[in-house]
Amino acid sequence: IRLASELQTAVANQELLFHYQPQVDLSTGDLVGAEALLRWNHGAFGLQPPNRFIGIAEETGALLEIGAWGLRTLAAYAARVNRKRRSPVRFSLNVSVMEFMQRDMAAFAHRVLDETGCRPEWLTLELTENLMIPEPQNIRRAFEDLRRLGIGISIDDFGTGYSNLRYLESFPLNEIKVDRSFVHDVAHSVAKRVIVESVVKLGAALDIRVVAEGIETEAERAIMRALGCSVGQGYLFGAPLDELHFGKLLDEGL
Ligand code: G
Ligand code: G
Ligand code: NA
Ligand code: MN
Repeated sequence: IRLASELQTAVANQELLFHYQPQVDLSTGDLVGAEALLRWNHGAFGLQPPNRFIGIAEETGALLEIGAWGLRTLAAYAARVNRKRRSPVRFSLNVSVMEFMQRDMAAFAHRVLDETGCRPEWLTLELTENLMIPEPQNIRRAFEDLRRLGIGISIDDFGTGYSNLRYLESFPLNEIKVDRSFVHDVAHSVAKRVIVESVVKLGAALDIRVVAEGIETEAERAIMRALGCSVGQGYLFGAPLDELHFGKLLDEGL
């Protein structure tokens, strides 16, 4: 109850922030992107991870304001970072399906790009696959509008969800993130290798980038690369970093 009411004022009180986890080109080792991960710096309880409050935010409706804050903040940051870089970094934002139901995401994103000077190709929206999409028609239309705008769409935790092959068929996607349960111990599991390989093939055939989540070891990196994943994310390359430390990484490289 207390968190729920305090969440209503978290945006206004500037208590929300992002940490950034690096994403690496598995062929070159270059930093190519980062996933923005939300944190709530609660006055009394300290830094809170999203699983503590996203559910509450969805139930109370606070998520709509939080989501708007998130897109504005990330677009402004991407514009600031990429203005002075030769090769741009692509930033991913987690978006909950509820936000797609409650706002015209493409129209809002268009406005945010205008306000911030962020280019559309610098942003990707990640949706977790692990949920039933309540109104697929509306979501598909929003995805199509976003694609026309040039913003990327990514399906997160791919392979764990309800109807993943259907997503590939019916939504315009730019990216699949192979769930880290398939990456973990891939060196010791033939089944995992075969599954990852077939996801990579699907991606190649449909022109969808395949990102490996949760890479923790050199062996996992080597295998995911050999299996054809183009991009990787995980503790091997870096944990989610606050803006100061991520900024150092941008300046100094991995
Ligand atoms: O950083 P952490 O592992 O605690 O993140 C867990 C999950 O929280 C992420 O995988 C993602 O699904 C969700 N999440 C993180 N940041 C955001 C955000 O900005 N908005 C929404 N809706 N969910 C987020
Ligand atoms: O739900 P989503 O996949 O967006 O979650 C991202 C979360 O996964 C982050 O909160 C981050 O802390 C966690 N994570 C990132 N890299 C690794 C990793 O290499 N191993 C494990 N176990 N978790 C990771
Ligand atoms: Na995510
Ligand atoms: Mn994920």
